[in-house]
Amino acid sequence: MTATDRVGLREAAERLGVHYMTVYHYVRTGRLAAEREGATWLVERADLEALATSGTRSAAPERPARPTRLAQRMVRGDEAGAWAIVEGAMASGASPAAVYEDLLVPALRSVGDRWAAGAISIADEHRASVVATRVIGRMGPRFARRGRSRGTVVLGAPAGESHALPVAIVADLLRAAHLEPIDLGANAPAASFAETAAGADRLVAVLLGVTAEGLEGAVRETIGAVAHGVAVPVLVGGRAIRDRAHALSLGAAGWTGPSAASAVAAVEALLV
Ligand code: B12
Repeated sequence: MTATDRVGLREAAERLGVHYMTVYHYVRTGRLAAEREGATWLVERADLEALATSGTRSAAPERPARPTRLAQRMVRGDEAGAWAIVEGAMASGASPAAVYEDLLVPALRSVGDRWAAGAISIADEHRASVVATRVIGRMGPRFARRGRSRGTVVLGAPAGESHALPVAIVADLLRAAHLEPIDLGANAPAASFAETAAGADRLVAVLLGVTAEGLEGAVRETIGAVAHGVAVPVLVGGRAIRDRAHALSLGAAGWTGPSAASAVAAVEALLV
């Protein structure tokens, strides 16, 4: 690699059109890979271009960007190292929600892109998932709020859906918004959603998180089972739900929007 393949943070900030401190924050939180030489951080041009052109990725790029620092440690099964990155970000001012949004979600997406591109194996993906699960477990108490909640939300992933992490992330953000989540995790049968919703106190909504393709049947069945017992809105969201029209076509009362934050906002909108 030549010196011109790497640039300092000032040039990186110019290329990205953001403030120097913003780029520094990206580096500290692992969103942008960088190496330290003496007192100087250096960023590879390829990583910079990948960040500059990244939006919401619906498909894996042919040549995935280098993994984030957090993703590297997750794939190595290095829980202590992963936690050190998270703690470092919080020590430099990142909120728990920002840790999810700016660190964990990009790391998980990077793991998925690299698996899809054949750069890492399914075993690596499982290993990374376990570290992510343990990081989320350690983060959980930081989202707790004192006092009476604004209501209960039952959420989970329907039968056939093994992605529990997106649900756990939304559950924590609901908790931070003074709502009480009952998280049924992955692969929850329709009858379990119905039973839990029927027994929930001050239920505001049921949320279904769908990440994998091809689960429309299970989504419809779950919505039907819940509606049989209680009259609360069932909202669906997650990576596999394209838009509001898609959500409504499955029998849902609404779509949660594209992000964990929008999912929380969709529930809050039901409170007013
Ligand atoms: C970890 C992981 C797994 C783990 C799950 C472990 C666990 N305990 O959750 C394991 C290894 C089990 C797994 C299995 C599979 N996976 Co997988 N997995 C992932 C990975 C890397 C991260 C998932 C995750 O947690 N994402 C992080 C969240 C935070 O991102 P997100 O999806 O964008 O979620 C946000 C939104 O959905 C939003 N949201 C908005 N509204 C709402 C509403 C609700 C209620 C919720 C919950 C969320 C939500 O909030 C979330 C948080 O911001 C993704 C890559 C990726 N891009 O996500 C692949 C990925 C989702 N997996 C994929 C695939 C193909 C599979 C498998 C079929 C094969 C495989 N790779 O092993 C199987 C089986 C899937 C099944 N039937 O359920 C594909 C899906 C592609 C597709 N079109 O279906 C992905 C995208 C990888 C890829 N790039 O191809 N996987």
